[in-house]
Amino acid sequence: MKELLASLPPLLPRQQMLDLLHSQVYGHLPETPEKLNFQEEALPDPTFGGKAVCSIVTAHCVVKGKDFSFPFLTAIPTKAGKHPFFVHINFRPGLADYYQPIEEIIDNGFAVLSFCYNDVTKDDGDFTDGLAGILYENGNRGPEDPGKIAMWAWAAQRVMDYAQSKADVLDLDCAIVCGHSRLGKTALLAAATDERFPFAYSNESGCSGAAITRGKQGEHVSHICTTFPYWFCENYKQYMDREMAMPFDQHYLVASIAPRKVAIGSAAEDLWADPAAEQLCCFAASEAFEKGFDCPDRPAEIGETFFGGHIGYHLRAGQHFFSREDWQKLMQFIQTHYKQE
Ligand code: GTR
Repeated sequence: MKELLASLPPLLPRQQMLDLLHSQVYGHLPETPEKLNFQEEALPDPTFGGKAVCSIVTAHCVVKGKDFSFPFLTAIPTKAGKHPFFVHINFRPGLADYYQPIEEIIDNGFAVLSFCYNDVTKDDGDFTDGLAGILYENGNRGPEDPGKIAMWAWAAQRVMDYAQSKADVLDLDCAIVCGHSRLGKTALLAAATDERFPFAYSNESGCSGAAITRGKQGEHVSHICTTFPYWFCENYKQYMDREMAMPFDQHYLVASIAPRKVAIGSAAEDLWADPAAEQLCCFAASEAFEKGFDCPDRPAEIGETFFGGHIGYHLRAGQHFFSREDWQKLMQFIQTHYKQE
């Protein structure tokens, strides 16, 4: 596989890679809020048999002088101590366990903080909705202005602001931002642009996420900018059918998380995302990490995990889905690297 690396732009210093990703792909993330406070409401149920306390927290932000708020769920183990925790950027609100097996996560000693991306701004081309409506109050979208992925990433960072106020029960040395597919792209961007996340996990994020674009199968910039142009900044469209002209590729996103740790999960039948292109990205980003990608130079086989380095990869059987198996692999990666080094 490594012979393919020669066709990729070489890694650059982190800030230069981030500048390219901001100006050419995702747009610049919104500024941090001028004011921010959190309102918490503890839920009587569920407690998972007394194992966790769940709350709905509302983040009240002032952005560009205007009020903006969004809710998120917290599920924190009742066991004494500080807990490692996931900031899960989710497709669904609240306690829905599709894509998010909360009890199992708690049983593994982790807390979960999760929000529904549509509560920040809707997953469509309407830039008058939610946070987008505040940023684009005059209706103009400049070439480097944020797309929706950048806004969802910003929201994950606000959840991290909350976590910092809970340092008595959350272990800030083990915050993992994670998501599936479009929200895996978002999780990588959230971690790349915020060093408070010691870990990131992308599940099957594919095109414009963890997959190298050059030479991939399945989705390309031309597809994604036709179907989901609003996920990105306007500049990204210039690379439709011109991917070889991109002065970057997706290993810049993953390498921008270094020296922190990141895991990438693929599903063998998810050819639209392209598992091999995601594995190639791990090779391409490897040298940015203190302990690089620990994987032989060949495509992964189904069921394999390569978790020895600070950039990890697993390939499972099946289709596009954030499965329990992915969560188990993710927790295995974290347990391998958390407090062990
Ligand atoms: C697909 C899109 C992918 C991926 C996926 C998802 O339709 O083409 O890039 O993000 O949606 O988010 O489920």
